[in-house]
Amino acid sequence: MAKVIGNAIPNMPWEEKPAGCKEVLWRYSKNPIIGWNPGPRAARILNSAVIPYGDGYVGVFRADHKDITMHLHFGTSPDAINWDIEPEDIKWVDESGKPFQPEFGYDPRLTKIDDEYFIMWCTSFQGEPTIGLGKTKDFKTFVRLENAFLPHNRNGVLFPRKINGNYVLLSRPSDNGHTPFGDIFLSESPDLNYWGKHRRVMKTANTWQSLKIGAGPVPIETDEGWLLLYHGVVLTCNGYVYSFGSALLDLENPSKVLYRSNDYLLTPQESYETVGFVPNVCFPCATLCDAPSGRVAIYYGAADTYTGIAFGTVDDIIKFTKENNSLAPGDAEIGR
Ligand code: BMA
Repeated sequence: MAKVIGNAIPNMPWEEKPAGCKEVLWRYSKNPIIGWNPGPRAARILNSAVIPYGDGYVGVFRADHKDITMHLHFGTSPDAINWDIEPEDIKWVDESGKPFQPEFGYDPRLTKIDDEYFIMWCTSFQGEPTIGLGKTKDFKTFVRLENAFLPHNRNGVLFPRKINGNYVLLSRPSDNGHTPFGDIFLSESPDLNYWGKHRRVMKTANTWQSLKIGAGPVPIETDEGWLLLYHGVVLTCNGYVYSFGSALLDLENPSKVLYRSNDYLLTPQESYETVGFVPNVCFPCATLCDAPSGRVAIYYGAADTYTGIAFGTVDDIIKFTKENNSLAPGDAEIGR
């Protein structure tokens, strides 16, 4: 059994696999956990990040307002299912304490490193999308750090520890629209200010992930490698379809892909995934993982409208990633 490096989360949301289910993942029976018009300004809450905090959970949520602008809202929950989400968006300050509010924000991820929580999201760099990086210790003061990257970039995901002395971030260089391309890249930084040693981790592949791919939740550390869930997009006659699959990255050199699933793990299938503001989207941004049992709850945005949860175990996902491996020998060395 793969050993997960991390903490126990004994009270995380969980349902046993339904009898007869042959898939690696199964959906929460009460999905979606957040539906239409969840707040006075929020029309839809989707593509959001959650993390254990204190006796319960906190989250940074993507809330699309009723004027269709995208914002980040903070929320709390005793059980990571029923959320109390603030009606107004998170107010940021810069490192000197001055207000520093982006025009928009979406698709957040949350990483804990030591006693700090880092937020990565798609922010506005003078109106253009790129990776935003911020931090908080108490989820009351949110400090926006330097712009990590030039526009245009999205899907920034920070690893939960330094690797070989550096912070490590995955990202997906893009354009300023509904980008019709995109691979996953890795960058390193000694201080979260200066980023370099850029490497390409994975290219698109000729299947459900043929148009673009992007890192999903913060990778889960195991003794077999970093387990990465990532979304992949195919262009169909009816537009983009967002599914997600898995890859295992080398522990000390995570730009090296050890295994990569050929099939998706989850694709839009239920009505809350296939019908909504943007149909046919399953977009994971967070997991809760109980290290001793390897249980995983995956939080994903559905149809750019809802928030859903899918369950699985690290062991089964790794087994699937290896047995369903699409890498040919040599593919793992894309590098620079
Ligand atoms: C991507 C991102 C996601 C969104 C998806 C489908 O480009 O913006 O936030 O879920 O498109 O609309």
